[in-house]
Amino acid sequence: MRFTNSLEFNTFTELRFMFRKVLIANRGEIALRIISACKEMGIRTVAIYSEADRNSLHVRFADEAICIGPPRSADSYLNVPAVISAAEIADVDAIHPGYGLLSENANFAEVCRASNIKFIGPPPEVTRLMGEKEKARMSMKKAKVPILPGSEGVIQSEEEALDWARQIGYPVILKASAGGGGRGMRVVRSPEELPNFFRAARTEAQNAFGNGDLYMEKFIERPRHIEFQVLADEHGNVMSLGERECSIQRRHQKLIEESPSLQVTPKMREEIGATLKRCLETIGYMNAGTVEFLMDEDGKLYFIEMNTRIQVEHPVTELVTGVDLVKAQFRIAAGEKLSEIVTRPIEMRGHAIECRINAEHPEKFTPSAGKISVFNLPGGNGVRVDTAQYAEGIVPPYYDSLIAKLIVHGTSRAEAVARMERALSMFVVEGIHTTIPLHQRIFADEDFRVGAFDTKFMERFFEREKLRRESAQ
Ligand code: MV4
Repeated sequence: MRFTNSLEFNTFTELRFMFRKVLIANRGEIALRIISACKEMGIRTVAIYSEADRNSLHVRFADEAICIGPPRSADSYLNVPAVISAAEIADVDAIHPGYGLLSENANFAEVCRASNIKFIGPPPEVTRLMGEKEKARMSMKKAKVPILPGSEGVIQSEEEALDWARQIGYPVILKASAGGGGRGMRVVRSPEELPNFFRAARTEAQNAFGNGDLYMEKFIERPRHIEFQVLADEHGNVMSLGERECSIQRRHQKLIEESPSLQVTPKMREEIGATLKRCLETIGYMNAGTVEFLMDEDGKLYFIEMNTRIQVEHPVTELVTGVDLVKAQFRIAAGEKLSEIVTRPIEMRGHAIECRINAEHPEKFTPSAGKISVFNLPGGNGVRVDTAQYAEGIVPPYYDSLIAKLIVHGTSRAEAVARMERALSMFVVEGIHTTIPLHQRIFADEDFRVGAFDTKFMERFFEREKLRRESAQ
């Protein structure tokens, strides 16, 4: 690593190392979020961009920018040789991958290591372990993190699957070990269904991930999705920054996230936090990470998988804890200790909510690309907007449809809800369709307002809207 001429003074006026120059291997709002952190830390930034992103703000606000290929992600942002070449040419010390794209690609992290470039994230070995969901689950079990009743090791045959299902009790869910995010799963409700579903899931996983390994869990009918944010330094110290409630989602795409969860008591937060600390210190986890749990109908939390990246919804945790997670990622990667980065015990202050504003057709949920004509951002007390969009800007059709994150902070959930409604009403986007009107309808929903929801909420919500439309005719 080239740390020369990059010495800074920290709050204790001791000299510490910081990266001189970083390449941001991403686009959109997260690329700008990372550039912002670098600007505040005095780190030089290098943007990479596709031919479709020439006029993007991440290109404008970085110190340098390098075009790495044609519009499609596979030809640009996912092209490892192109990204590494740009990093070599610009002579950077480190690469921040953001979320999606190359962020959880252990092979990319390995290439960075071989090229003497610091990858801002955990070591490739840890990313690989967490990428194998069945192994991740067994690691958590060993460390006494609660997991759902389920199989142990990869299931080798239909007979073995029937055996496990009988032990666990129906309904069960088959999951692809290489999957995650909802792909390659099958719910099995009886032994008669199992053989066909087992073969179908294995084929699907083999085709999608090049790996047909399956495991099995007890199926929770109406879970809540609750995830814990963690930070880990490179000296073996792990800390939990509380949880986010992410149950408001549609087709495995989150729509609204909040922190804290009304369902997690201080005692549960304390217990899960302490267990995760032990577990991740044992595994040798490093940098920022998110541990996903399902909460069952009895309010009990069970580990399902771990994400080894900064997440879209990280701002809600930043607002309630006061910790800048992206700056923390850089400081950890530069070798600082957690005790120097987070100098006070973590407290959850107030309540934060995020709405993902997608460029989408309101009914069909298909991407709505095109030119933005009007773009008025809300602001004021307790409002944060993370976006890389602007008036007269183009939303290209090649990438995911997130165009902005509207995040509010209030002293209570009720205040945060009122603040979000106010901010949504002042967020004006014309020229393309967005999810702003959908968010306004969700915020008017009585179940949402009192926090009575689970991962099936949006299905019921759309069903209620349909019934209301029909009876109004
Ligand atoms: C489950 C489940 C019920 N029981 N596992 C979907 C995404 C993947 N990360 C895990 N998922 C689920 N796993 C058991 N044992 C229900 C889901 C699930 C879900 C989880 C989180 C958020 C939204 C979801 C939507 C449908 C299904």
